[in-house]
Amino acid sequence: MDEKEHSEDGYVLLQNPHIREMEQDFLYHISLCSGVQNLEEMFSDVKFVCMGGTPRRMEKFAHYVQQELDIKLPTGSALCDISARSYRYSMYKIGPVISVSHGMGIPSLSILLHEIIKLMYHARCKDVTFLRLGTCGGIGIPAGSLVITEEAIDGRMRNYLELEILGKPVKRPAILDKDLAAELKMIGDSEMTECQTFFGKTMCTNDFYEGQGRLDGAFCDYTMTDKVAFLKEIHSQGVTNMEMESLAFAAICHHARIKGAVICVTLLNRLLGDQISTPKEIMEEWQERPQKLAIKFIKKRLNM
Ligand code: R2B
Ligand code: URA
Repeated sequence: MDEKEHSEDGYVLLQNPHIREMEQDFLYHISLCSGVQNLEEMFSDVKFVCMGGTPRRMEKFAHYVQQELDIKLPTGSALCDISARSYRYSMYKIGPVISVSHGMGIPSLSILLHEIIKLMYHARCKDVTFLRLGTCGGIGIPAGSLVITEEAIDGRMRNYLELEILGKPVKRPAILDKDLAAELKMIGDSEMTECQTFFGKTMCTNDFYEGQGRLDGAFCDYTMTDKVAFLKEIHSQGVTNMEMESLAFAAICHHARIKGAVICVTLLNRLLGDQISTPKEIMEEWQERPQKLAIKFIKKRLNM
């Protein structure tokens, strides 16, 4: 195999020289192994990696992709969870699309992305796009809206991910692909008639409760006035939503030179409350919205 580091030619680049020297690479958390399985044969046609928090949502997305792309499975077979044996993440492959769960928060997403990027490298995948299809809390926009992240920031409005590596802080810029975000926004505006699609800054926090200024966690050492002042302040600075993975998603995709986008649906307007109390059926419908937009995008890219 040609050992050149790829990127201009569209192959997923691997920036770790140690991996190339290993005979086998156990992708432990997704239950795959290079050298044991022929990952190139299994995955080389992948063009879209779509990820979202829960196994169930990503299983539903896999079925949705199969139906929309009209992908026929061999008679008698069903879509199967490739990573079932890991008991960590669920992953499905449907033609050129991978649908995979990433769990909650940056650490869980980060582990998955390391292994998915290595999978793309081992499989010699070319021109892949990564999408996070998630949920979030909206700030000053109606519940059920779509938000395409323009810029991911941390809880202090900083647009980089800070890691501790060998005991030292390392900063990785959290940059998302502008053209990809604009393309998704255009599809949202023109084809998602059931809701509005916004563009904005996404605040990525390390906690759902105090980290997002909620008043309904197990602890709360600030007042309602403090909370509202904070949300209004960040809203005035262009923050449209809050969730828990976008910063690492953006930083890791950028570091790997992979084009990535974050599409989230707002489950509530945080200026109006903290509890997520919308009926289950409505919530289910809302959670399909990022998936619907993703399918429209994928079909466009595949000229369907
Ligand atoms: C959105 O929803 C989850 C918390 O409920 C978290 O994973 C996120 O980013
Ligand atoms: N996910 C979050 O992280 N926050 C919300 O408010 C809703 C979903």
